[in-house]
Amino acid sequence: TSTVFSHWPWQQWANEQPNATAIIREQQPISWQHLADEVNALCRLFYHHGVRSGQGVALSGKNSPELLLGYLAILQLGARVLPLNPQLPEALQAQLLPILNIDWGWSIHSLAWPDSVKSLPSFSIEQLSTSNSRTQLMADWPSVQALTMTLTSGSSGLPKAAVHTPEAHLTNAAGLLQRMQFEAGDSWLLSLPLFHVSGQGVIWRWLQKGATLVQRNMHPLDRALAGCTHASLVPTQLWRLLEQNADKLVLKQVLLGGASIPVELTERAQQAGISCWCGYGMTEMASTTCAKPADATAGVGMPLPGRELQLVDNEIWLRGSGQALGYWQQGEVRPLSDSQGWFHTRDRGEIRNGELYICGRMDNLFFSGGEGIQPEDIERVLVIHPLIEQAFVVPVDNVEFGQRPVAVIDALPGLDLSQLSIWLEGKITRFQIPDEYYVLPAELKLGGIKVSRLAVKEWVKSLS
Ligand code: 4YB
Repeated sequence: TSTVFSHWPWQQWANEQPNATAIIREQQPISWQHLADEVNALCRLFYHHGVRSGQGVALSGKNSPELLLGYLAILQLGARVLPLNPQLPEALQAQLLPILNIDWGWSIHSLAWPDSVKSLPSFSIEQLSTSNSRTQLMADWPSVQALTMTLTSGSSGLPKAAVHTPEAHLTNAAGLLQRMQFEAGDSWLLSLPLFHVSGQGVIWRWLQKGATLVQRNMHPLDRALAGCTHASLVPTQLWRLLEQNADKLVLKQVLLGGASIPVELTERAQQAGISCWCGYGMTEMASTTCAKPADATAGVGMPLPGRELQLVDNEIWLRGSGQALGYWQQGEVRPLSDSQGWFHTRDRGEIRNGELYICGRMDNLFFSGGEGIQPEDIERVLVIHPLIEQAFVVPVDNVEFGQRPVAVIDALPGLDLSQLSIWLEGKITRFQIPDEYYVLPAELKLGGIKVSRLAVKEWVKSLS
């Protein structure tokens, strides 16, 4: 059953279980009381600089104890928080922040914010004075305001900011945790960035249960995971973990998502003693919508409690708990669902034997000599190859066929690209076999948690 909150969750846990461990920073346990004191201290600092309820605050950076405190403090002040990928190009940032009505910017490093954005001072946890904790700056709870802004990675144009209430995040978390066991005493590694919905998903599950969050340097991953019972990983992270000698792990559950999850991966994890859950989620739904314990099929189960699913002409439509209020644009919240509340995902899906299968993005479909090619159909086969970690199939223009597929491969050492077409024969139809294979350049792996398909496409184009 889900917790009913009558305060901001971290304040409520500080009242109910002040000495329980809220966070483990590297190896150091932090109690709920101490965490609440830190958040209060940071609220005072931000308030002192001028941050007020209703304003927008961007937090740029990789995960850190300070970044998480910033996220909680901004919410507690009733301001909108926009976690930003520190790799976001400055020009894009300058374009976006005014549209998103961002008043303040904070980052660990001094960052050049656009003129319209005032910079908040960097601080370190040690500097926060947690003694004067009686004065509490706190917006009303429950908060029905749109307080979190999470950028989507659209395939074209400017990213959009999905806005959620804290309640929406908590009900998304509650639905998953009705299925997946995660209790007080368990610890979830903050293994994905806060600027992505998957990182925020970890935060709200932790808050929902009053369990323990683990914040550590993520390299190497097996060290970061030591002692953790739960983690959220994208498939590539789990592949890499399995290549390390992950024997000291006490992991009970790994929630996978963000991309197609090969059965080969979850089976190898199972052999290493790691139980996986296969999830399907997205920014607009505040992370996971469907999930199941990994089994022999490549589906993602059915909607979790509180969510509904419908297939319309093979497109996945979703609604229910976790859904964003809309996209923020110039002070307004533009609805993202139809008049019945359905969000049209642009993902193609099928229901077979009572579970949902994700076929791919509708926008990725292209045509070659009149035949439709869904790149994900080819990618799913390529990643079965033991030396392939990730694969992206993109179209290139072709005089004879209109477009032809080429594959860009993130491979382990030793892969012979020239043998891949032969390896693919019989596994996919002839017209799906890529014309060319390239190695994924390292710079395309730097961005967020996912490689941008658009960037791959542009890189391939730049080769010709
Ligand atoms: C998929 C997919 C799948 C998403 N098969 N395509 O907490 C979690 O749920 C979680 C745990 C571990 C890793 C990631 C997550 C996420 O939240 C992922 C959410 C996400 O990726 N959001 S997104 O807005 O960046 O992209 C959404 C899109 O990603 C979907 O519309 C799908 O196209 C794709 N996707 N899960 C195949 N299991």
